[in-house]
Amino acid sequence: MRGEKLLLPMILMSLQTLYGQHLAEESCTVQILVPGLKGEPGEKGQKGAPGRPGRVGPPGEIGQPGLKGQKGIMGRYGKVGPSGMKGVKGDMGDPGPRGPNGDPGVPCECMPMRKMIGEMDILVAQLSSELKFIKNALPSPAAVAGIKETDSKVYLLVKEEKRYSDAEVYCQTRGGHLAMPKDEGANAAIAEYITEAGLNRVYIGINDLHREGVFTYVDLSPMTTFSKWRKGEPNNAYDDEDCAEMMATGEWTDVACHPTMYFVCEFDKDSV
Ligand SMILES: [Ca+2]
Ligand SMILES: [Ca+2]
Repeated sequence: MRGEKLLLPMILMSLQTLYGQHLAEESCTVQILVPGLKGEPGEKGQKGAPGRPGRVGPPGEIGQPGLKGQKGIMGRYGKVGPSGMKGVKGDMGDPGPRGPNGDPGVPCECMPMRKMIGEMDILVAQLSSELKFIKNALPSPAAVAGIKETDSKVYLLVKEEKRYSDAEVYCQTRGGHLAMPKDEGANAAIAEYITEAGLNRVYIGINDLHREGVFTYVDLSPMTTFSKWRKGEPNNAYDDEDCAEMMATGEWTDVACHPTMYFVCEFDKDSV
């Protein structure tokens, strides 16, 4: 069969060649053409190119929910938020453990000083206690301290026997003078002071040392309206009486300056 398929085209080609030569040789001859037999089917052609894409189809129905996915990784830190309100103070915690012992101290020469300071501390505490007692329990500090007061003066009876000039020095070194009574009230206060002390007489700040017979106060201020001379005084007895004493009665007497006796100082309250 395969030999027949190859043979037939070769015959046709030979016929066509003969016919062409015949036409060229016998162009005027009439030929009658008869159709040949139907040929055998040709061989199967090669596969064609892919066709164009079809139209987009309609959307499908909603599918079933998928399975839950795996847990994602941790996200980034968020921004710092605003400061909160101050909280309520908490309870006090338990005491911590005891710390280690400290280093030993350096040797010191100050033990006697420490002892002295310790004794002074005790003394100050005692004095404070006593002063508190005096302030609270007694009517007047002056009564305890052994002084006498008027509105403007503080008087101090000094129970040390001194000559007049030494007595004045004693008072001056403490910021005052021998007492200079310049009115009845001051004179009475000093007299009372002498009486309460159980004394008879004391030096006061009156003298005529600068000019005989002209008595002044010890600060050289003049004696003007007030005086309290005892009757018959001053008499400048033995021509040797240039100083003055006050009796327990409050009266004055001119006396010699060199005998030693107790005396009364006065201080201005403003300067005390
Ligand atoms: Ca005199
Ligand atoms: Ca006299």
